[in-house]
Amino acid sequence: MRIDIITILPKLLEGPFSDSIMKRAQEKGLAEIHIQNLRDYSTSKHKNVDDYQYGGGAGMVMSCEPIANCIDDLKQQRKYDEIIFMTPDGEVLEQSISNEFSLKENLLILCGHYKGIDERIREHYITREISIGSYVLSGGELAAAVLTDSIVRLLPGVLNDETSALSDSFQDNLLSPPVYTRPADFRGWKVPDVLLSGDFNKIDTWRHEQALKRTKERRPDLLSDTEGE
Ligand code: 6GU
Repeated sequence: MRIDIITILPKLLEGPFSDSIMKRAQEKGLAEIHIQNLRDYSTSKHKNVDDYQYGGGAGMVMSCEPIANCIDDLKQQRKYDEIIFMTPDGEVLEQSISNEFSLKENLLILCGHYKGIDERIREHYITREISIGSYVLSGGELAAAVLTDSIVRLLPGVLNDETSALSDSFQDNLLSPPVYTRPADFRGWKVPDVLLSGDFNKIDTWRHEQALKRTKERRPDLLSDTEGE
């Protein structure tokens, strides 16, 4: 899979993909992440990418031309399955959306800034608008990094233990159960006996019960009517 991210702050996106799982996914050739600097597509003398808004009001708006030039250029090189705009007024990201995107070949992500982008770009280029939650960030970059991470870790071969993405919180609308590692007794704080029992049926049952309990307590909104009872 290939993901292109268009931004006016490319430095903000250097960090998130240069370590750990995201780094390994790229080294293994499972994911290609390309940061595109929007300013490279500005034709103005000072490389402007924004302008005052029609009708007046505070805040600059990202102009059509650099964005259109950038997307046109990229679209000539490959076919994008989705052109995603990161914006607080988008559809709120959840696991099912990341699952869906993880099946695509080429994704293009546009990071917004200032007051937003010219509405005509949203009308004519954007196929999905995604928010990562009900709060406002200074720009779409961190949100794009969150979205990209949530997608790339799902690609086959990225995680060592292929079952581990499937047992994530949210994959079955349940939070994950508690986990423990050695020692079995730390300062008198004991690991639950069942986990030391070697009885894998009992362990599975316990984990499911714990996941259900945790979900009821913390995220009852995730539970369907039947499971929530
Ligand atoms: Cl996608 N962008 C910005 N600027 N703020 C956000 C967001 C996105 N999602 C939640 N807050």
